[in-house]
Amino acid sequence: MVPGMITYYWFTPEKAGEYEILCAELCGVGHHAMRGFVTVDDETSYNEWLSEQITFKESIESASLNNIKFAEIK
Ligand SMILES: [Cu+2]
Repeated sequence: MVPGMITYYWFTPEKAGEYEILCAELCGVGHHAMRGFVTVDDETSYNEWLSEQITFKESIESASLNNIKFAEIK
């Protein structure tokens, strides 16, 4: 896990809770700061959280209303 980068983890959640995740190898001087958290919810709590999240379409519409421009990918 490197700050500013997207890192993927795969795991099988078996127990609800909040867990600390750590970088798995001594990768450099910032290694001590490479920490994060993962939350495992039961299905009901997860669906409730999910329903409160903004969709990609809503974020684009919101940006458009606020005159925020996106970089064009070529
Ligand atoms: Cu590291």
